Amino acid sequence: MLSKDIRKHFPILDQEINGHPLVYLDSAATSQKPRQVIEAINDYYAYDNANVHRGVHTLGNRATDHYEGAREKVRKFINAKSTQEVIFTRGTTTALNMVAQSYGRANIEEGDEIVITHMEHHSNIIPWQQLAKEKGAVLKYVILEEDGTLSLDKVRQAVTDRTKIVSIMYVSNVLGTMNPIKEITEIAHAHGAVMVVDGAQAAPHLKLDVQALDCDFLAFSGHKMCGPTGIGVLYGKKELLNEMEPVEFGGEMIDFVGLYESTWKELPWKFEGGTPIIAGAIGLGAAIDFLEEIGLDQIEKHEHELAGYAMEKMSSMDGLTIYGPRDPDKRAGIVTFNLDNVHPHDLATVLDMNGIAVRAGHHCAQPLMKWLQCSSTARASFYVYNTEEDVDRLVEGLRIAKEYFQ
Ligand code: 7TS
Repeated sequence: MLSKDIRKHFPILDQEINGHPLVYLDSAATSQKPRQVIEAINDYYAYDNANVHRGVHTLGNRATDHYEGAREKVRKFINAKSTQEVIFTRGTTTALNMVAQSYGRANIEEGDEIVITHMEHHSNIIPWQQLAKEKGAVLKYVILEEDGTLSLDKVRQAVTDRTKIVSIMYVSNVLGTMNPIKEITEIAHAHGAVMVVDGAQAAPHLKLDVQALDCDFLAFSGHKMCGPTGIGVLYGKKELLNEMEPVEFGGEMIDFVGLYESTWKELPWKFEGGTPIIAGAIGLGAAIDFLEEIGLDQIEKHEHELAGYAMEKMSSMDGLTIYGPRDPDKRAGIVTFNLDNVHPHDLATVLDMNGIAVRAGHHCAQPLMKWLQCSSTARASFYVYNTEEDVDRLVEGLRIAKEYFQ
């Protein structure tokens, strides 16, 4: 387990909710922010605020250095070859849409296949649905194993020589399942398809290495990894990004503008039209520093241990169904569950009355809910600041809820 001292970095955790000390178990929706991140954003606005890439003045140069410095931090964080491969976006959703609209529109033709899975978040379903409709392409789903994992054999059955894009989440936001992305990438490449990785739930929790994975695109959000909202990343291999058209046109992304023709800046700026998300990128850079100081390996270990502890405590409770793989090593720090005959919204309300924040709903994964044969679930998700005591409080809260509804 990580040291409990980590909690001290998160001012928000030091408060009571409904008369109880806050237990925050909704980090898969958005994580809390450490003081370092809040201060980095504050300092930028207080001392360095200016637009980037245009100024000759000192503040403009400082802002540009901080913004581009954050890009270098992201490059190192995911082990990309070059900062040209790191595009700042608004988040995972925007990044995935960019791939669908730019790479997808240019490369998908009628009858081509796009392969995703039943466990995807809506953000990794709808961009492909729309693309498939527009192009007359076929959207194919890899069926899940009974425990909510993916089998490589089923991936091999789904991916064919007609497949142009495979887009799969690294870590499920509902089941916690960690998918074998490296092996799936090999399968995609063997058929000449590109591999897109939804890394929204992976970037906060495990060491990413895009060169080792060999994926073609990777998307993630800053706000789930201790960074601010409104900033995310699209990683893409340079040779692919170079061939792709921008999605947004206007200021910042241009080289030369004529009356009827224009040309674009080089990578990565051709994909960053308009004044960029400067404070967001700086905040994300500070979040990366924070996570790297703890160590991504340590964070992953901490989450396996907490998930294991939670599953052990929760599986002995009557009437509680836990979804996803039983083996804690196969899942990140996410435990999704339902209590018999209690609607998850009611359950979450009673937990909140006891100071415990969990999410209830379909978790933006309606096809997965259908596969699980339920309309919604409750979900506890853990991060660096959670402790075994938080799990104990959750279990106690579930007992109280059970009594309350009986
Ligand atoms: N992909 C996955 C796997 C996610 O978990 C999420 C957000 C997204 C994409 C979209 O990220 P965004 O930053 O662009 O919104 N997931 C959740 C969740 O599980 N609860 O709230 C948001």
